[in-house]
Amino acid sequence: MLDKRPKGIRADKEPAGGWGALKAVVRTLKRQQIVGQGATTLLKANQPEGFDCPGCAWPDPKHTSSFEFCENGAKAIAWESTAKRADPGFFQENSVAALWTWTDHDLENQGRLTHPLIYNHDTDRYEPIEWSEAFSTVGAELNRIPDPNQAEFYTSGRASNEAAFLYQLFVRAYGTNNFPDCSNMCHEATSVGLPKSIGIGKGTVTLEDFDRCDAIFSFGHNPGTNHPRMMTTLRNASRRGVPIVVFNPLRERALERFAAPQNPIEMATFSSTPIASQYYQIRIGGDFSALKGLMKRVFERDAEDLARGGGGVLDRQFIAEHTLGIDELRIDLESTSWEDIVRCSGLSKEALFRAAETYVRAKSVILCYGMGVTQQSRGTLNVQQIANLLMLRGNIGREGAGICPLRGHSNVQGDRTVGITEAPDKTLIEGLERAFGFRAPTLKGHNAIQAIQAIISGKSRALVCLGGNLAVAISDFELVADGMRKLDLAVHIATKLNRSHLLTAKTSIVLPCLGRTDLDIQASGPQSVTVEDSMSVVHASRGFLPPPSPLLKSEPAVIAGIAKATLGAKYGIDWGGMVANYDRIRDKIEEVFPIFSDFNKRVRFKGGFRLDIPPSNRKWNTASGKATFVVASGLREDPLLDDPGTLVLTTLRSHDQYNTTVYGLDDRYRGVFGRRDVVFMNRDDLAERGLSDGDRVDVTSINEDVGRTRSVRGFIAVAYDLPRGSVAGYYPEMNAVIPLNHFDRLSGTPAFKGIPIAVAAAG
Ligand SMILES: Nc1nc2c(c(=O)[nH]1)N[C@H]1C(S)=C(S)[C@@H](COP(=O)(O)OP(=O)(O)OC[C@H]3O[C@@H](n4cnc5c(=O)[nH]c(N)nc54)[C@H](O)[C@@H]3O)O[C@H]1N2
Ligand SMILES: Nc1nc2c(c(=O)[nH]1)N[C@H]1C(S)=C(S)[C@@H](COP(=O)(O)OP(=O)(O)OC[C@H]3O[C@@H](n4cnc5c(=O)[nH]c(N)nc54)[C@H](O)[C@@H]3O)O[C@H]1N2
Ligand SMILES: [Mo]
Repeated sequence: MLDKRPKGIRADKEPAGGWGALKAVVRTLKRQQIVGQGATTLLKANQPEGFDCPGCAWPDPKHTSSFEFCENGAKAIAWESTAKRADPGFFQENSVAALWTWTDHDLENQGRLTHPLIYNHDTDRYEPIEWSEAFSTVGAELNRIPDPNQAEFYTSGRASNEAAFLYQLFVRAYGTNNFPDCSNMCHEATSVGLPKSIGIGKGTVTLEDFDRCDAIFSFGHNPGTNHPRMMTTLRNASRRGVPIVVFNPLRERALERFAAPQNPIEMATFSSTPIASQYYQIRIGGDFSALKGLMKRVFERDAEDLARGGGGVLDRQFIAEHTLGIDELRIDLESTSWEDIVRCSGLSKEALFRAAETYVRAKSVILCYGMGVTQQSRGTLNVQQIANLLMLRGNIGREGAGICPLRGHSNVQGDRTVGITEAPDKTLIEGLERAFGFRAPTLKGHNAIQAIQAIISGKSRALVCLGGNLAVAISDFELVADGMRKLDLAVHIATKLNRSHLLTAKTSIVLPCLGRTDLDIQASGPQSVTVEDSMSVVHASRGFLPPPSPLLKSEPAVIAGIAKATLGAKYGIDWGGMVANYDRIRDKIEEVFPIFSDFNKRVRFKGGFRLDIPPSNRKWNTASGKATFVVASGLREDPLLDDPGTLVLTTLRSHDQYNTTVYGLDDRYRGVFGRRDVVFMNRDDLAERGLSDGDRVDVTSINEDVGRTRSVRGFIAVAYDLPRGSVAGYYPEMNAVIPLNHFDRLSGTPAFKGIPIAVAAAG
């Protein structure tokens, strides 16, 4: 069988981590030509005086550990601190039309941007421009737009709290709440779902809780690749004998076995630690039904226990004192049949019973989840079922227990905390008025999907992006690209060139900025910024590398430059003063948001400080003041998604990428090398279509809107251990087949992990 497989597809049995990870780090450093300097850079990641690793938002043990890095953190750091440069000579040589034909990998691999650039339509080239002229051009163009609500201001989650705060201040002073942001494509289901359940859209656990839990449930996340420092935590839990119960359609290597690169014994003996004690290969999109199945079983077990004279397995005291809605939940579950649960989840009744048994036997349970849960048309409902399941046994607001959404970008959570939101609440509006003396707009703005819809329809005329690669990250690439090319103004504040920058508008400007690892010196001296991790710990980050070009400005400085050029003296905001010393930005953050009291003092503590998370102390900022079992009746069946005959596509990150940034073409743990044009499918699903492993196939979305076909062609089918009906491919290559209107109606999160498709032999 194996020798028939196409080039680059092979079985690979190494555990996650281990020597494979160390070898990969060395290779990455070499490729980015930073061998000597790179090594010292890595040593400063996540150190008290160092920078926050831009890799992920998993917390560090008090940010004080002696050496806490990982393979993919090393890749992120090496990618940023590369010796390669995309300078004016490069842009002189390559027209935008020529660059369009490059791969996403090659575009970014050209290296760091060095000069502010403006697009010249006559030469089809980006050409250098002075900062002052760039700012005045952006200001003039923004002021030309008749209504501020016709401009979109995107944020990607790497921006620091200081940058994000200044950005939202500028945009609100300009006059809109149009804040599409990467979080809208990521954990928006958490941000929308959890406030109704527990009063805040954030996780409730701390890193210490993992030392005290009695079971860990994991739904739809792949920590070996995306939160590798979490592997240390999972490994320690496993070694302590804590059951780890995984729900994932794919058997992800790191969730099976992990060798810690920092552990001399595992390294020397080539041994590893098993991670999952139970592994359930759920059908794509089956989580809603599986969670309901688990809860149904908890109620059944409770009744059985009571009948035997026991006290039941529900946490009755917690439920009575702290919650509302338990009866509605019980009634709904009683009327939901096991038969339907089994059919829609793709898991047997026995499997769900076994997982539920582990759940009820553990005193304290943490439930972790990622994109497999949120990027679904039922994403918000999924998140609320997770909260329900935990609340049944009082697993929130107690030591060793809680809900743990795995955030994406390293500061995506912080950006939301300091005001990047299309729906500002009273705290924000009143806080801004207190601190800056003006009334910010209250009209709800656009999220990512709405912003794109406004751009496609021609209603919005300008797009400003604080980082990211919006056109490639969102669904329906072709439609989005057409829309963006018709804009009057496109501004990108970025570290590296990407495809979104090539979608040129009437006026297109690229403004190069410092990254996390770069030394940032302002009038008052070297500056630190702050970020918030997945567990709401805010801490400082300070870069130390000499910037890739003397012309680069920090993100706060770029934003202040645009703000001054656009707003002049409007509202008397002291843009220059804040940029001269970031302590002044932090003072203003504190003035707007009382939870940041003593910000400048507390951020100087070793390891930073944790923001108040009320449900961690069983305080519920919901409408009723109680935690709430949010009931979504039935199984919310979708005729396409839940039909066992339909193929459903999920889109994944490979081990060699950071979102749209493709570091390399390997996906070691999944056995894919040197290519990304693959479609993972169950062997029987292939056979049913007359296909076999290695065949070239076309993938087409089953359309909801007549007249458009969305396909990728000539991809390689890989027979893979996946449930029937479940298909996987890589993000962002597969975004071309995802319809824009395929999203969770409650949160606007695109359903990147549940797209009905057809697969056929390549035509
Ligand atoms: N190295 C690296 N680190 C990253 C990133 C990166 O791209 N590279 N991205 C960052 C960002 S922005 C984010 S949001 C996070 C993302 O981190 P993850 O949430 O881990 O992201 P994904 O790779 O999208 O995959 C999620 C997992 O969900 C599973 N899955 C797919 N469909 C379903 C389903 O229907 N149900 C269930 N239960 N599981 C499913 C997949 O098999 C996969 O294991 O990582 C962050 N960290
Ligand atoms: N099909 C599918 N689509 C998805 C997903 C999926 O799982 N499947 N995941 C979604 C998720 S979870 C997310 S978060 C989004 C990500 O969407 P984005 O955040 O928009 O995308 P990134 O690829 O992270 O952005 C990379 C670019 O950011 C810029 N950059 C890097 N570092 C910095 C910096 O320090 N400052 C500035 N200003 N710019 C910087 C560089 O120019 C780089 O090219 O994609 C979403 N799209
Ligand atoms: Mo994300």
